[in-house]
Amino acid sequence: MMTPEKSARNAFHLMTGQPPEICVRAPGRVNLIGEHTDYNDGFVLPCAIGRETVVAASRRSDQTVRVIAADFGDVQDQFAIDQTIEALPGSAWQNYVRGMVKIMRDAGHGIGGTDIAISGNIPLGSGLSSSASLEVALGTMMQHLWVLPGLDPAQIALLGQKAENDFVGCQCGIMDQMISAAGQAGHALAIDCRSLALSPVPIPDDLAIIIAQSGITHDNVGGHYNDRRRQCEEAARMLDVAALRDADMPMLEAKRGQMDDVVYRRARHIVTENQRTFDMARALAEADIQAMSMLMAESHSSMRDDFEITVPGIDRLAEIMQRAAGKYGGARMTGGGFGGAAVALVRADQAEAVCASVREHYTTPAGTPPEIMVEKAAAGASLCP
Ligand code: GAF
Repeated sequence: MMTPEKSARNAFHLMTGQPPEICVRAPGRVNLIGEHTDYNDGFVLPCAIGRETVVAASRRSDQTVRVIAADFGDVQDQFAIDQTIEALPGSAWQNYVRGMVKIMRDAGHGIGGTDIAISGNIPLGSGLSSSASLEVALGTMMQHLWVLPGLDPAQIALLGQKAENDFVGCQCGIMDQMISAAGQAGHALAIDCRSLALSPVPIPDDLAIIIAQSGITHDNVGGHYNDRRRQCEEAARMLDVAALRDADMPMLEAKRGQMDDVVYRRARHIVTENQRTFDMARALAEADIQAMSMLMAESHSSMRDDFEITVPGIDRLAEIMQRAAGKYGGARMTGGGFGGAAVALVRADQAEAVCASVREHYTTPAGTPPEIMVEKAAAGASLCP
């Protein structure tokens, strides 16, 4: 199969008749633990993966941005940087490009007209952050192409998050953009989503990361995600804290009688998930498989029962992976929820058995076998060599 870089280069040539000045790649991610904690100023533990989005680009001498999407039948979009940039109703990839360009322009970064070709191999709507990787690839490309001073990976991640929040309409946190921009090969990143401090945690060589696609696609722009965020903010207001990161279980229990049960359970997920994320970073550093397995199982139950972001297909998939991993690993749903993927961290010599069990026991709603990836933690966005 053609690599995303080759496919982006081909599409660029098709649109312009020229080779691009530069190509930039930005990875998708899998979150090992710490779900929906990011927009509560909490802690997450994702790693970047080998699947990525690539953008090929050249400067233009006018103010036009022209874009071609190799993975969508080479369909094109065009808009002017020096005019109002609006979202296209009902379209998807175009709005990530429009949003990123608008946010960078409005922030005063000196970008000009640009020809861009896009291609990627992250399954869309799969909980592996295809949209964040596109935003980060675009931001990193603009940084190199227009030689923008003072933009580091964290700032590019923040611009991507702002494009998503203010332009696309998903009130997401910073995790996906941050890991795509700043991931480190061989490591998960413990991210403090308040200070944006990053602590790399090495993933032991004898552990495999297995990602299985449920085949149930999700859409973060839809209401469920933003609802969860509103409920968390309501809980923080009731507890009189800036964010649920500042709450603990005794505080929550003290207010339980005055809280709506749903809001209480949403807050309980965040408070306990933050603690699990800390504990998981330690367990991973110590290669303590038993502790990792327990924490992942607890995280999944909490997402299912308290945060209510799993669906029956994902529950089944995580359970199959957990059962197959046995005492050699753990499994849980990963990502925003309502579909997507499950992740297992297992001893590498058990990886094939876990994959075989998923193939044997799980079928997607379309009746096809699930896509399974065995991944290594990858590096964040970079220029293609
Ligand atoms: C989505 C969001 F984009 C992230 O910010 C994060 O909240 C995640 O869901 C859940 O942990 O990927």
